[in-house]
Amino acid sequence: MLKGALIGCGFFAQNHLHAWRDIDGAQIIALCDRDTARLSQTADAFTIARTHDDAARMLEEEDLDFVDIATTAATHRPLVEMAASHGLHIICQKPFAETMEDAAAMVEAADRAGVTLMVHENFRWQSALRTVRAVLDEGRIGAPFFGRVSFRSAYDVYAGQPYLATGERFIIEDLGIHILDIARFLFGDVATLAASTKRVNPKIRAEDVATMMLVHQGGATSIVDCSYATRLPRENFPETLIEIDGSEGTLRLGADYRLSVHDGDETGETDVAPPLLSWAERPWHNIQESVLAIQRHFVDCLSAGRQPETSGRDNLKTLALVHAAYASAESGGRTIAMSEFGT
Ligand code: NAD
Ligand code: 89V
Repeated sequence: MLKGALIGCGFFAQNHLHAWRDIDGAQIIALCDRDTARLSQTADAFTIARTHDDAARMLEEEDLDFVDIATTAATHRPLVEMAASHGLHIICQKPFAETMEDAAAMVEAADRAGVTLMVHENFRWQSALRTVRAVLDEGRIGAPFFGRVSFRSAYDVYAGQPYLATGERFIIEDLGIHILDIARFLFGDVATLAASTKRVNPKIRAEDVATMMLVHQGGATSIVDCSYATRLPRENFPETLIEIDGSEGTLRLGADYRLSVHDGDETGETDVAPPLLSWAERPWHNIQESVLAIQRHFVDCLSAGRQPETSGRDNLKTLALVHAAYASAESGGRTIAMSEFGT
């Protein structure tokens, strides 16, 4: 049994902890948060006796195999470096880092220590998106030449995560990072990117709308569009909608998890709604299901001695897309070659 500690007992960590209870082969034996009220509430809710308000002390005192870091980005580098120096395997929440330099330093620290570092980039683990990827892998629509990966909502994310309203950057860094990662997952790595952003909601500080065009190294073009200012007649939060045109057919993942695949002759419609886990709550259940899947993947990778799909090194490419998108938007939509970011 792998023994883990969770650092950061805030809004999203509760999902990590529920998921850990469903995973054989790993157990969270200690919790850390510098906010002692959150720490004790979480310890009571999940019956975890060993608690710490200081991560450095926890790592000295506990006998651990891994840490699960669920704090916000500014604290990731010191926590990852500290865990690596103790020889512990690491899960680190997204956004991996605020800067590419910090992200690269974390990857190096993990490599030096010989430990596994996985970024908790969970959206690509949503079962509907795994089904989309399987359809592509089966070749049912041929070679994709166009894609759209779209997340548009007016859900009040600020209620649960107030920092989203006050940060200097918002939608690309917080949500776009997932949607850009899905575009990489479906269409491969990216050669160039151009972006535009907008702030529609006057009550928040940064951009809440972003539209990005990606040219993938394999030749497909994709549009990645994100909005938290889109008032639809029926709220889709937190569904990612997909359109793919391939040489032999088309695929559409529409609202309410309806998947339609047209292979040139026949059209198949499937319901790819995620299961509602016992601890999940609508509408978050597809994200919650993906949390379980990615944490299970981490444990599987440790036991098989392989790198996770969203290793720290892999995630440098997703994070570079985020930085390229801001650079493009700030320059009025300049097309950025991803080689400028070394990816
Ligand atoms: P939060 O502010 O609610 O929780 C963070 C917690 O970390 C707080 O309780 C804080 O006291 C604690 N903390 C911060 N620095 C610490 C340190 N050095 N030592 C110990 N404790 C420390 O934030 P949140 O909304 O839970 O977000 C956490 C991370 O999860 C963010 O990076 C966010 O982007 C990410 N997130 C991911 C998803 C997803 O689907 N992958 C969804 C929501 C949030
Ligand atoms: O998944 C996330 O990273 C969340 C949200 C869905 C609100 O964007 O912050």
